[in-house]
Amino acid sequence: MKEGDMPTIRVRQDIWELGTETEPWHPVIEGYAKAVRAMMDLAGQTPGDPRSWVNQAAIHERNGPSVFGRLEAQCQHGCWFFLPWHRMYLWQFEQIIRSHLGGAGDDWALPYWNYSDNPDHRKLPPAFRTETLPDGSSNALYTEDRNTAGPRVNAGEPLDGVAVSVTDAMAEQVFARSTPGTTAGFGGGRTNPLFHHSAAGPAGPLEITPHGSVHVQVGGPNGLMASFGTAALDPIFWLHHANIDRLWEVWRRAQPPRANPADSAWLSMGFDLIDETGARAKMQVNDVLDTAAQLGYTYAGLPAPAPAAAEKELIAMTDGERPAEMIGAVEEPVVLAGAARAKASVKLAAPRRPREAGLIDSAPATYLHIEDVVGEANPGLLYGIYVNLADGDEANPDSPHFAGTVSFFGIEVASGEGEGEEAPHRLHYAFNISNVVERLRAEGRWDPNSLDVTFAPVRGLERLGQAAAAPTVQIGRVSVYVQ
Ligand SMILES: [Cu+2]
Repeated sequence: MKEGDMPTIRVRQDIWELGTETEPWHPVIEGYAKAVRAMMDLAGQTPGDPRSWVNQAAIHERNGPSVFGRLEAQCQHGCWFFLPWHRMYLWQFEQIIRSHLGGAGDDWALPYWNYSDNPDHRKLPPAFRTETLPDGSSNALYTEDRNTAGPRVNAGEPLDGVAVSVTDAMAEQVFARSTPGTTAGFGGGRTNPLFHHSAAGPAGPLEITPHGSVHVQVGGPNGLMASFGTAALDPIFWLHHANIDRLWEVWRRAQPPRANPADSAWLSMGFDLIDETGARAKMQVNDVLDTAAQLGYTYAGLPAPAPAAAEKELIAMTDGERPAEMIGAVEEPVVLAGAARAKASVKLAAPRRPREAGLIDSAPATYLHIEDVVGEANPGLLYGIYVNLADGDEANPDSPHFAGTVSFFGIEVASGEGEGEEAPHRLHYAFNISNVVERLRAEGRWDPNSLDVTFAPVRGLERLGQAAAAPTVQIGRVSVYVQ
């Protein structure tokens, strides 16, 4: 390739580096606001244009009745296509935004919202909570339809620390686990059949938090971000997902380095999308794995890539791994109702299967499953999960009892009726609680014969506001596995 022929690599930047509390408007952000407004206007002018704001959001999940011939309800969650599908969706959207910006679109790239690394950045970026643009016209990035219960994100209240934690996600060394009883792996578990609109198995830890937790904390009880059908109508959706996409790259470059699956069922899976001309475009997972070379973008501040030679030796899948064994389950449903705590007691049995010689000296891995979750609407608040919390104990995410959060993002879709392959798969969460068990054992608060699981909102009652009377969620089964 001659000099000058190098493709442009656009850099997706941290929105908090572009716009501050006092100076929210950077040309990249103002360009985004203007393009979003143009897409919103298109819905009125030519409602059939697939590039309009509502039709773009419908690709994720429609809000309201189906429109004949429209690409809709394609989003992938609870499975190993969660990351590549959203990458494709964002990339096509980014091209559509650029098409509205004339020459300024040439090097425009979607910014990301990194809420995890700096506590000040847990606030919704200022340009999204400002009602007007610098010229006084109305700002398309602002919507009232956000969390008004708490945190009140449009008032600049920060998201909770547990909602933005990347600890569990980054601890996963394998992209896709398919071992029964364990967690799903960083990117989610393998699906069978391949196309799954709603959850297919346990969501991967990244999809649970920060992904789902941030959706629900920004959306709250009635806002756009808290449900599949309306999430992409909030302009912050795209910056939230740019961050999730960035975290995939950060994960791959972590030490020791981690690999994407090399399985052809993953690589060759294709999805329909809409390109910047409004035409259908098909992309395969294989087309989107090298963001710079294949898609022409990268992220500011990424660690150096892992050495290519090392990557070949990494395990991306866990086919053939020894299944985890269930040692206890509660089969009566646990009902979560607003701010009230709910508790389930699980009787534990000794594992029946002897551990293999090589494993006997190591502590077993313990997994907690929250399965068969149904509810009509998202309660709009996060619940913390606590192991062996006494009734009088405060539910504190910093305590050794804390095992993770559930936000029930997607519950309204996953709880629907249907049959066969099209049947919705109910929400399913899996947590590796090995560290929790170890800490409790050290404190003398572990009983090998039983385990209590407490669900409690992560915000105290006084900070819950109207979410205290949230819609109920029913958890069909709580179970414990060891491996
Ligand atoms: Cu999402």
